[in-house]
Amino acid sequence: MVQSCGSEPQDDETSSLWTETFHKFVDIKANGPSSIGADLCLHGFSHAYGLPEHADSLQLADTRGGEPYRLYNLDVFAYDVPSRLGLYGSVPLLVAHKPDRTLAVFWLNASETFVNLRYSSADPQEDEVLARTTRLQPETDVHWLSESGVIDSLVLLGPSPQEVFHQYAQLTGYQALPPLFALGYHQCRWNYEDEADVKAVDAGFDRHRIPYDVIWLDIEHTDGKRYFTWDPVRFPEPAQLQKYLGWKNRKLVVISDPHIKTDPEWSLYREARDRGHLVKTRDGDLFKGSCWPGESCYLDFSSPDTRAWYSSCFGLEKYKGSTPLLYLWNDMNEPSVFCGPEQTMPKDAVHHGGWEHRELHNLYGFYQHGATAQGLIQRSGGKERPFVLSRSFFAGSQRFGAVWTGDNVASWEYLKVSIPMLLSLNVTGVGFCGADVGGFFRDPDPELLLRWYQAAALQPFFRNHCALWSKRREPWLFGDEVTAAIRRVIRERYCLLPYWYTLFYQAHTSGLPPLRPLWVEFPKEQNTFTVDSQYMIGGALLASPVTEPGVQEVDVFLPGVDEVWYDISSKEAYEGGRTLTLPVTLSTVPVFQRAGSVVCRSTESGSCTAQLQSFPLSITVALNSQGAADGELYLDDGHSFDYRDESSFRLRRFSVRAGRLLCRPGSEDGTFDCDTCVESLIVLGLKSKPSTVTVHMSGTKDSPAKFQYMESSSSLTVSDLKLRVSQDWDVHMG
Ligand code: NBV
Repeated sequence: MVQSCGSEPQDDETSSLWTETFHKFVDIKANGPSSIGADLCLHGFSHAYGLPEHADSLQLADTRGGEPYRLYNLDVFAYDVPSRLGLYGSVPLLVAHKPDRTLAVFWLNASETFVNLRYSSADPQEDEVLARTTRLQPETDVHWLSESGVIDSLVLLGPSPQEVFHQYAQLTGYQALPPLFALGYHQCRWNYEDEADVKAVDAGFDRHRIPYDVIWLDIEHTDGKRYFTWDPVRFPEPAQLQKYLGWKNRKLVVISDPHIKTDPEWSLYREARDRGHLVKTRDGDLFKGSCWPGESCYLDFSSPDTRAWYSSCFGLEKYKGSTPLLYLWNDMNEPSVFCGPEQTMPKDAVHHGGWEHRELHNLYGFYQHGATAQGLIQRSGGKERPFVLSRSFFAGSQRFGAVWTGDNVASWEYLKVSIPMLLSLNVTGVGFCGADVGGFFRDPDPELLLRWYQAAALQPFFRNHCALWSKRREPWLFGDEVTAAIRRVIRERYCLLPYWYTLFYQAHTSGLPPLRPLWVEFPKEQNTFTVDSQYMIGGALLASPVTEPGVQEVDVFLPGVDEVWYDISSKEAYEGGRTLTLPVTLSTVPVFQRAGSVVCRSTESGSCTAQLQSFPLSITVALNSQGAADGELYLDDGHSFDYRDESSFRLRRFSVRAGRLLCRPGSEDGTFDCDTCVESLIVLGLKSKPSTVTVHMSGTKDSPAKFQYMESSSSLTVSDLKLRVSQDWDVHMG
């Protein structure tokens, strides 16, 4: 049987245990049937989450009478919503939660996998039986089925959500600490035409005073879709272009897909072929599929040698036209094979060591992502943190960088589903994720685009991207009102970056996700368990993006009967444990700060993150009913591994007790030399006006500070401070 793409089955074999026919594709199962499965019963649980990637609700659905959750990495353009079909990435981790315990089941298997779920509570009749037989204990049955491999499964016992995240990170790795620029705003499209276009878009951001850090180039930047090359007409001076952006402290990202044009004239193809870095057919020939360049071979990233070679291709000497300001984007790495079964690689293709593709399909993109990140680390001699975005992923991909939710569509339902999709990734360790702002396919109207910006500015990876056929979508193309509103949200994102960066440090060191479903922060409150239109950013901020068109008011659920929440725009306080109806305009973004927390912001947004580090900070303290609040701030150089190798970082803790704000070292503190200062302090929930506000720093005389108290909002603003965050100090509100 011929295994390459486009071949018709040559005999009329029907499916059997050793051969399977799907449309024109014949899968020869050389090792025979090899499926494995296991059933688990989770006693006492009626809520399960995780198992990305699916365009579906956060709480996993009962699959009786419907599709199982399929984990099989596929390139699905404009995927259906809602759907449990396989998308670009897979994390076989199911997280179950009940008020007194969170646990997780990790099913370490990279072959095609199906998961069926059955909640006893979804069936009232069954519940009745349960009530009689098990004293009202609900249960969740989980059935795992994989096409091949071995059963290698772990149950992580928690018992808290935080402990489960930590246990899982110990198994599969912690979120990589991104360089600070990667948390800024990214501007992409398929494609920016040429160098002049890139410079014009870059200038547009300055002209419209909108901060941004990175501009992206899609497949058209290459010479005939040969990755690691540049189109000689459109991009004749790529290194100059990167330097030009670099003068403004901005970066360039280019795409690099895993298919390699079968072009014997091209040295990279010849090297890959001659050194045995390409996937083979079961007959030992090169596997040839088709993708953007036409006939292509596929790198065999499962081989450590291939990964090492691929990493070396990012060396500055080897990758002509690249500079240290160039970062990477891995697309089509499910892998996408246009003429393959379900547009992917045939399962009987053969990898390094004789392994069939079926055994490791879901790991293909993971390996490319890792090798690319390693390449960027190596090109800097191990000094600089990489940034790589990948479309495909597996358990552990968080160690390599960011992922995004692929080819979504410019419609309200895709904006809505992006929230549960990103939350599902976050509860399964993949914290650095985002969805294309505005939707990849089709064109958003100005209202949808603006609402999408507002939501995405409050999510980890923040990138505007669209298809070749979509209209231009730079933020200033939709009228002054929309430009101003987009400018505001991007600037607010930049001002909040000290907080985001601290959350990423926490994800990097403790496994806590930056984006959290409400139940993670309110584990005992049943009414948070199904909320997936709102989320927590860390432990302090609750976001409830508007995802409906034409609304004048929105309902915001504020959890916690004993909680108080402060609207960050109006500073108004609201009691928790209720649903608030909030009037909204086009520019309203409902965000609330939880009482008892401290959030650090930059006082200015600047034009990119590099500037951010020179701006002073403003600290917002939201007091709880005991007049207490706590928070952290993490700082380092924003780009190197010195925080890890030389302890060159600062972790500071802010705590308020009895009218005194203390700035002290955090649980660990390093030696990063920084003169970042706190310039102002906003205290929310201060019941009465203090008679004085005094700054105390050891070795200096106490000094009075300028302040203003607003009775109507019980808020205090202390201004004109100059308190270095790296020093210990107290502010006494007496
Ligand atoms: O490289 C072109 C696109 C890219 O812009 C998009 O983000 C990817 O998800 N790519 C898919 C291939 C073409 C999709 C139709």
